[in-house]
Amino acid sequence: MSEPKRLFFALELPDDVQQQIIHWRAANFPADSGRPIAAANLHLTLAFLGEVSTEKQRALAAMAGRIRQPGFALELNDAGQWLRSQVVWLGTRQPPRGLLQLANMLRAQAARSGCYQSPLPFHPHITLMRNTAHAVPIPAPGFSWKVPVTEFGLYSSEFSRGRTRYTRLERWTLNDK
Ligand code: 2AM
Repeated sequence: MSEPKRLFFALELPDDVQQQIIHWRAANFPADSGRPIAAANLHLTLAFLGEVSTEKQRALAAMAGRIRQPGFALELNDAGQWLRSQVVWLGTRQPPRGLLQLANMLRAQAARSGCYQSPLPFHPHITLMRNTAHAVPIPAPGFSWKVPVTEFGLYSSEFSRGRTRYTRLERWTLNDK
């Protein structure tokens, strides 16, 4: 039997938005703010599942595949720092209804399947930096990236040789048909 995997459902960003964000980050945060997340690893977690067996993964994927809802537009125009978890994040001042609906559905399905449940309410964010041990000056409002969201995916997270690697295992298109 294969080992359980650390899994999460997430949204990816288009390549050009990833690149724009890392350039903005380099230009707007002090170099010693924390450990920057690589462009390809920037993502927005919809539901964190914890360690999941292959059998449960199949069940969760089947449920995710039955979700029917249209895509939505996400505007990344907010940023902040969580001192306790030592991260600087990028988020949105107006979470679109479609984003909340999708995350709520995936989180409810995960809870019904007995997966790990985050005790924290859903706060949509993209982690930009980790290990931000001190308060970091957050750039003034005015930045904005509009991202059309047309799909979501199931990802595994593996840590080896000092690096975290995310692998997309499956993806689903958002449409209400
Ligand atoms: P973070 O970026 O805020 O740390 C893969 O690790 C993804 O799952 C990351 O987006 C991470 O969020 C999220 N994640 C990891 N552990 C989590 C937990 N205990 N609760 C909620 N999300 C978690």
